[in-house]
This record gives sequence, structure tokens and C-alpha cells, in this order.
Amino acid sequence: MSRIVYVLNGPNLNLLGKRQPEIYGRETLADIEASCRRVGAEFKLEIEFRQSNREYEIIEWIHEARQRAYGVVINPAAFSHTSVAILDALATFEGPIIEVHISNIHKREPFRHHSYVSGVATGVIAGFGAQGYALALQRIARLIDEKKA
Ligand code: CA2
Repeated sequence: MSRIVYVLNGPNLNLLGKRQPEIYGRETLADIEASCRRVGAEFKLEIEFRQSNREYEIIEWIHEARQRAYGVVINPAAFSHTSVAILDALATFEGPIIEVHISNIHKREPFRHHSYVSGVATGVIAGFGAQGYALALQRIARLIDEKKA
């Protein structure tokens, strides 16, 4: 069984740590990638960590994940609230999908309360800060173990 996990990040997440630390914390995307790689090493997961500001690129990566990955961790950022195209792409992925939001989107503006992606996600993590990514990877590792048992 593949132990590859795609960790996909949507628009503007490349700015993490540089603006709005009161909402998104002080960790940069590079810090989050490093923590994903640490958890990946601990749980023997192979991490494909990517970020794009382009919707089509994220869709292409989801298609790539269909062929290669056991699971997907995705912070679709603003595309969560707008993108039926990302929802449709994720709906074709057969493994677990964990949606991560650094902030608690339900405590914020009403337009952030709905996520198209949540409709196909196995689980959703919001408001745990950057730690949400590590928790999502731990969950995927657990699902792999349960499948093997
Ligand atoms: O809380 C999250 O992780 C979000 O997915 C982040 C998105 C936002 O549109 C979602 O509603 C919730 C925004 C990512 C933009 O990140 C920035 C980081 C630093 C400065 C400006 C934007």
C-alpha cells in the first residue's frame, strides 16, 4: 500500500508568518512543511508538500494524487469557499481526505463558514493553528494502520 500523502495548500498561504499573525500565527509555510516532514518521518509517510495560488494547478495535483497517494491533506484556503472544481476533483480521490484550516473558519466572517471541500472530506480540522497539519497526518497514519490490521 502506498504511504504517500499529498499536503496541498491553496492561495496566499505562501504569505504565512509574514502578515496577519493574530489570525494565522507566526509559523511560515516552510515551518509547516518542516513539521509535516518530521511527522512524516515518524509515521513512515512520504510527504508531497505543495502550495499554489492557481486553482488549476491544485486540481492537477489532486489528479496526480489519485494515481500515487494513499491520502490527501488539503488547506484549500479561499478556494474552500468558492471552488466546485476542487470539490469535483477531490470527489474522484478514493483515499482519505483531511481538510485543514489554520483558523477557526466558523468563528470568522459568514462567507468562510461554508466549505465545498468539507462535503467530500473524511475529516475537517479548523482552529488548531499550524498544528492541524500534524494532526491530519497522524490521522492518515492511523487509517493506514487500521486498514492493515
Ligand atoms: O484558516 C485557514 O487556514 C484558511 O484556509 C486560510 C485562508 C482563508 O481564506 C480561509 O478562509 C481560512 C487564507 C489564507 C491566506 O493566508 C494568509 C497568510 C498571511 C497573510 C495573508 C493571508
